[in-house]
Amino acid sequence: MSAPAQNKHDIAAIAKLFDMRADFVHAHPYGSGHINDTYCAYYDQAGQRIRYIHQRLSTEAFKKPIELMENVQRVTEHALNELLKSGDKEARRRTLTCIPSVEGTPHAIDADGNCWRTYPFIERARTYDTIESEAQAMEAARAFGEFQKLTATLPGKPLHETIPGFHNTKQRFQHLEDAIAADTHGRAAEVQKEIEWFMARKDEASIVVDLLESGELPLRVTHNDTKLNNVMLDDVTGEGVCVIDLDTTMPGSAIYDFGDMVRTATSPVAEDEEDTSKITMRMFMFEALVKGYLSSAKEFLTDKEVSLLAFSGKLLTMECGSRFLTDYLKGDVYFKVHKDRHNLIRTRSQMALAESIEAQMSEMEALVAKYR
Ligand code: ADP
Ligand code: GN1
Ligand code: MG
Repeated sequence: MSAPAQNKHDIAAIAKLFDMRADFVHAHPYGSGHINDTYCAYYDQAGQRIRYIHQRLSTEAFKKPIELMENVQRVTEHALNELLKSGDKEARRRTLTCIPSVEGTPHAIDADGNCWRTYPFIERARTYDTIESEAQAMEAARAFGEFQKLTATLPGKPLHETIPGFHNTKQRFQHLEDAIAADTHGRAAEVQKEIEWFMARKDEASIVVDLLESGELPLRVTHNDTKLNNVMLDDVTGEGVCVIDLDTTMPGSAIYDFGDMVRTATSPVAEDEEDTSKITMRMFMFEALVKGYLSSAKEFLTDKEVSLLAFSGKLLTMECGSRFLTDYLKGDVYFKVHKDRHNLIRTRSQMALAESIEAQMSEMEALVAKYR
């Protein structure tokens, strides 16, 4: 993964806020996440070089970062306990763990009021922005399914809702309509075709929200951001070793988790591909996801959930596209952008992928039925 430019923050100063028990050497921006500021930091510990991840939480995305970190702490502690109980020798590589601040909290606040956290770097594994093989799709899906199994046994009170209405697609479409009406950056006129595309699909945006409301779909503890680059695959075995980016782990639907895997793991090109002719939902990748996910999730999924797995890909792709378009209309305030019209490019790629899913929906449904 190429390291993006310069440090926006003084990471040596951030290092002092955490109980590192090692000497800070240097750090650089890391990864291709759209939300947080992520740094890979090198430390010297008794002559050994070790790496940590320091992350500044996005204030635009997360209004209550301390509650969020309480969730992360609870989920990661539970994961570690379960892994240790099962006798897993690699337990500490299979879950994120929070390095405490010097005050003993899972977060630290810097002089500018930013909220930071620190994780050990998961070594000998990496994330992928685009998929390279069916085996990867299967492993990613299996790992996210295992993660859902694990969070199902989380003791105690419900997790905080870190972003209210995160996957409320009905509300997401409303936010798009609000952004069109406000048109704060005078961009609506140039995206009329895109707006019409989303408005033509407005009814479908409500399907899962309504089923959750009526109780026909169960509310679970889900990851809610299961894009491919939020799971680390082992460099040697290819195994899905560690699910990361737990900021949105909270009550949700299995449909959202599976749908975002379809969105990010079935297309041969990245989410911001400009040549939409390259974007297609590849059935063999979908099949690998279904196999991988059902291998870990079949035992707890209801028939209704399974029946919506094919549709989930379309739903999450539409939802994400609507969010990119909303952000474009609002002047790119939420997702990090790296080029002109980046959010518009992303919107168009999601539209192309959703169309490809639409065209193959009955075949996808038949495939899911085969593995049921
Ligand atoms: P964002 O919310 O911005 O997507 P992530 O938590 O997903 O932030 O982190 C961004 C990227 O940093 C990930 O895609 C991954 O490549 C890398 N990363 C995050 N945490 C770790 C970790 N503990 N070990 C190794 N790499 C990590
Ligand atoms: C963001 O954080 P990251 O980059 O893994 C976003 C997801 C979107 C995704 C689109 C908290 O994911 O919801 O689907 O970008 N995360 C948040 O690529 O908004
Ligand atoms: Mg991420």
